[in-house]
Amino acid sequence: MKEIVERVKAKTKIPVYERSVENVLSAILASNDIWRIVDLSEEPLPLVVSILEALHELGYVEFGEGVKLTEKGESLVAEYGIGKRYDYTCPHCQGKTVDLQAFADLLEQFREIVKGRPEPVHEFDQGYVTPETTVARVILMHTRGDIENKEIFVLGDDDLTSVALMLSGLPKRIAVLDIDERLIKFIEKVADEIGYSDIEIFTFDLRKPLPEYALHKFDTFITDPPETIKAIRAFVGRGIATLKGPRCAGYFGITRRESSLNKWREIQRLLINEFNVVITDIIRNFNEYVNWGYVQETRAWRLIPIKKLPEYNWYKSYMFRIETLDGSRGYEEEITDEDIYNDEEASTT
Ligand code: N4P
Repeated sequence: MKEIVERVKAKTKIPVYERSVENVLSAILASNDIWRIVDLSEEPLPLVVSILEALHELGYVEFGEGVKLTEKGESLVAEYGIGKRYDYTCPHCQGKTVDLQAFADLLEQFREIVKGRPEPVHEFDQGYVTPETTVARVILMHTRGDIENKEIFVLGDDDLTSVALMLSGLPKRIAVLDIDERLIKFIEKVADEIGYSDIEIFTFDLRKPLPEYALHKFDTFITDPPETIKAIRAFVGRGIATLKGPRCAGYFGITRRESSLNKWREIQRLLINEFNVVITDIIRNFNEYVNWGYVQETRAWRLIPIKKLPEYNWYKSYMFRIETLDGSRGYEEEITDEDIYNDEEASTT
């Protein structure tokens, strides 16, 4: 194990532990599909690749159609007592903790409406969640008392959460921004068609500070940031800045695919120390993303040793819910960095 860890350390700056290697081996025992191994191991994709390369160099795995343990690899897992990774996610709620059945009609309408939605573009790191996920978000937020007669801000909306919110008829008012003109036009068209008027929609780049009319006026926000610290500051920090004061709520997704637990700790520090908010919920793999069309242009594609397109939705994120308390504050400064999308652990841009 020590030898493997040392070899991985020479390949990547992402923190690696014996546990990381154990997670990858355990995932290989469950599947030989490269995307499933990333999914099950819950280690960042570039780290999984470095671990696989080290295992390959030392003769523990073979690369063919998929990833396979060699005889030497079989003895290694036996020696360390590593078993295959199981997935006992609740089949009724798919781990979402809410009952989609309760909003089956809304899901039906949503599916119909989003048929003509804009496809994800690489430039903005887009990649939308399944319709089930978007509707489950509304159910979750409603369950927490964060929608009914509330003023809601959506920061970036390729997931079309604002559309599901409109269909629910629950909010008092919705505001939505996105950097992508196509999404703004699409949401405007939907609002028009269903005759919903309590919505403001505008194009905006979150590197810039929010305009005065967006600050301190909302009860709830939802966003899904790229996973660099800078982007989380821009998306979640500005989300918090839209809130009226204490005991307002915010929702956002954080993944294991592009963030190590060391980065998770930084993110939690940002939330607790800089923004002074409290984390009330973290729901594992709540958000499920539909594979985006530009995968062959991404760093993930360049890195993976077996060039095979994903055959199922391997990319998931955990749903965070935060609440503001006395002394909570958002982020209102400008961000001058051009690239807020990439860091060592990112790979899907
Ligand atoms: C990234 C998804 N590059 C996949 C494609 N990200 C944002 C998409 C917004 N729906 C990040 C997801 C986790 N925060």
